[in-house]
Amino acid sequence: MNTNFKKDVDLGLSASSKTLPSKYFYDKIGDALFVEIMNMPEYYLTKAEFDIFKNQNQELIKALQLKSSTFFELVELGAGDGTKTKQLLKALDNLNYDFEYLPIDISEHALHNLETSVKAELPNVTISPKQGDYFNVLAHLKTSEHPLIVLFLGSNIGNLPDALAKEFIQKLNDNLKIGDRVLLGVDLIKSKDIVLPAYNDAQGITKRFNMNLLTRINTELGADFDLNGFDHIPEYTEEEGIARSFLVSNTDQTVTISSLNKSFHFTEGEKIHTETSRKYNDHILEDILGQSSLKVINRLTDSKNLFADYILEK
Ligand code: AVI
Repeated sequence: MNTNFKKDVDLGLSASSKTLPSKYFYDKIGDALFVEIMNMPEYYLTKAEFDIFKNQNQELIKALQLKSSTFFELVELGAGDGTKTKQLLKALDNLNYDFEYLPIDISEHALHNLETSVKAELPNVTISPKQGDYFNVLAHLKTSEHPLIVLFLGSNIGNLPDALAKEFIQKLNDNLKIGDRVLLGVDLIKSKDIVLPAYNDAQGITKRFNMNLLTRINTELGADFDLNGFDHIPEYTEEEGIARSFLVSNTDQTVTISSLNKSFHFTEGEKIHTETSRKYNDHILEDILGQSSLKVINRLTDSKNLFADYILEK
């Protein structure tokens, strides 16, 4: 992990347009800040998808075309705390569906907490957490004769640039059987006055989340980034539908990273691109699904039409 981090930081800061991968936001501090983000008034994404899971779970079950007589495996990629999913599990349990819930996550800790809470709140639901890389676990599950329903929620796909999102979909497709389904949650393209505050909140939580990358480089790679020397600046246009976060140097400065034995110069106004959050519509999703054999069979949106859960079938 640390060697990959070191390599990625070196590569990203040596590029002519500097960049750092957003996956490194998520250490212990970053995880806690992301929980705060999900609770902030400006961050509509989590609330909107929760609205679908809480208030339209019967429609969701119908849209997934589940049969109460056929056992299925409900797999979740990157389950987190499962707040949304528990609404669906509860509805399935009430209707006596025969299924097993298989959350997959890289974090043993997150899976343990989720298992404890599902067992306490929904004692009838069978949960079998799988720790590891999504595709390694899915490749293993592909051998199961039972239908799979794969949840990938929260617009997590939006953090992948389009080329990587296409690769992700292709890999997902390769690990599914004919008839398996995917529930894909995506943030919808909308105006700047709604999207930008979600990435630039009044309390400065997102700024801390973004800056945490520099803190990690300081503590884990022995760098001397002065956090006051950088501003958090998100950008978004509705035409393109992509929110991008940047750390922008507010002065001419040189930063030394001792574990790399290297210094990096930043001119005043120079940007480090730290995150992409793509927003979707039907047309963009079709493009991302591309040559895969996944087809959209249904689509649900929240009451304010901010967020969509697409149902795809192989
Ligand atoms: C996890 N992901 C979908 C979030 C997003 O909206 O792109 C991460 C995030 N970054 C800043 N705020 C939230």
